[in-house]
Amino acid sequence: TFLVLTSCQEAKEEIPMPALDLTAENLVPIPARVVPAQGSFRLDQFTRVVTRGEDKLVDVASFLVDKIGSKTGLRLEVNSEEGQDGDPIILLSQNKDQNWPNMEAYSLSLGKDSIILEIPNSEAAFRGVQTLRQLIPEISNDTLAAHPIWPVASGMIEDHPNFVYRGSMLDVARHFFSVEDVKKYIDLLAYYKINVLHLHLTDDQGWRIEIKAWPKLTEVGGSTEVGGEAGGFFTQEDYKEIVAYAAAHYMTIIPEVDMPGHTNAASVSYPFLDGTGKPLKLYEGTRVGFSTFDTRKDTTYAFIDDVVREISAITPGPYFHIGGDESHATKKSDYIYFVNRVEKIVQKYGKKMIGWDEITQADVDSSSIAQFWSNEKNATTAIEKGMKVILSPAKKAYLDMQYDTLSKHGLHWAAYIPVDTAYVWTPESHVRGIPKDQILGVEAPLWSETISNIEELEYLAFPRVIGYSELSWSLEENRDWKDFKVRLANQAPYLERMKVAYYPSPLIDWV
Ligand code: TNX
Repeated sequence: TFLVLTSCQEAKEEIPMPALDLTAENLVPIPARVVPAQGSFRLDQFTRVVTRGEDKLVDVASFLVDKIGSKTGLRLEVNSEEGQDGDPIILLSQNKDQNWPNMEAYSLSLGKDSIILEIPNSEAAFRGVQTLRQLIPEISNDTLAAHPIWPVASGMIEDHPNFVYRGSMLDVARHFFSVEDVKKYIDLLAYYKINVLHLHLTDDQGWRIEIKAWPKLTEVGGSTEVGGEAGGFFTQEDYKEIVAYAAAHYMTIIPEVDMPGHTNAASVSYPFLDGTGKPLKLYEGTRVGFSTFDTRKDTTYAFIDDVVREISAITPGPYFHIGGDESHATKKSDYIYFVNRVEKIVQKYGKKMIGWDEITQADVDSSSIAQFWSNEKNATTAIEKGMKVILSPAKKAYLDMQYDTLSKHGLHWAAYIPVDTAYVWTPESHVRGIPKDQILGVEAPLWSETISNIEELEYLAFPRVIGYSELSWSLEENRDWKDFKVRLANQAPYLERMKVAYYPSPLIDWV
């Protein structure tokens, strides 16, 4: 790598570059370590983007070039044969031997003539590329040379994530969202280094994923949604397209099939599943806790076996989420029996089970994961069982809570969550008795009772989800509301360029 650099030391034209302060850049999430240096890099039409290492780095470099293109209009090439000594160079260089703190760790050496992103693998490269994207100014400086230049501040960034699991959940069951909507959400989340998208695929109001063995699930169960609109569902091809798109953004998709409660849409489609004995009809309201599977019938488990098998076969990620929340129509003993049996099915298909915190009442295995949302006792039971926990406390991390009493969308049963409340809490110590090493990470769920299109989704998710990205990526000692607030305000140009209908919270001095 140094050979390449020495041949690039001499600048082709002497362009006086501005002095920029790397520590004044508005990076979100804030990196572990930022050390400023004199000078700046000239990103321009002559810049070469080069990879050294595994083939997948080329795709990450192409992603970078593509994003540089949409931000600046520059059309750069990856690993081009052309170019001259002295051209600015961006090098993605794999170094497996360094003692990396984590497999998503990266270092960025931002020099005058070169930017070197050093990484253990392509996943880490993808994270580092997000940082680099944020360092490129929105507008060029056209006075430095005869051609436009985007100056990038010099210095050194060393970074790695605080938690390996940094997620958001989207409820496509209460209201359905299209593949295009999900892809846009993935684009936005990936920019902030979020690496998990949990899809809540089924609920009382709708079943949104094609199951070939049970076609009525989507034909009948997918035919409506909250408010009585037409609903919809993902074919398995659609789902694979989402999974592939997420994978290209180094993001894991977690499918959730919520059971034994929240199952009205399934039971209307196949009434043998129902355990309530009440008349069944499609449901377009927003109540919870009235439905349950019949947990004592073998046919129920044969059905679940098919569902878990088909979805697992098209889900490369390691997890399968079984829901398990608010099963108020299920007897406790039946609930425990159910979770115990379904856990075995999930494991049979090679997945780790995740469930909402109620699942810890069953005899769950230490390899299963509890998603804490409201009951601290359930969360501490998880720890006693040796399980890991995902933190989604409703009072702090629910994206469907209103910002305040005037918010156009959202609920407030857990809390009003203004942008500061969403950020000012400490995942590491939020639930007493949960040691940090048992916390897999943070996830911000977006339930969709009150939102039915991408603009409304964006209104609730942005800007709060940007704060959750920092709570899960950045080290505790680097997080600070006053400092975050300024960096958040500076996300406006990006959000506007991406046409994100974010809520312009009055707590933020938007730029
Ligand atoms: C509770 S959180 C639910 C969901 C609702 C949400 C609305 C959880 C595991 N269950 O069924 O959509 O509240 O905020």
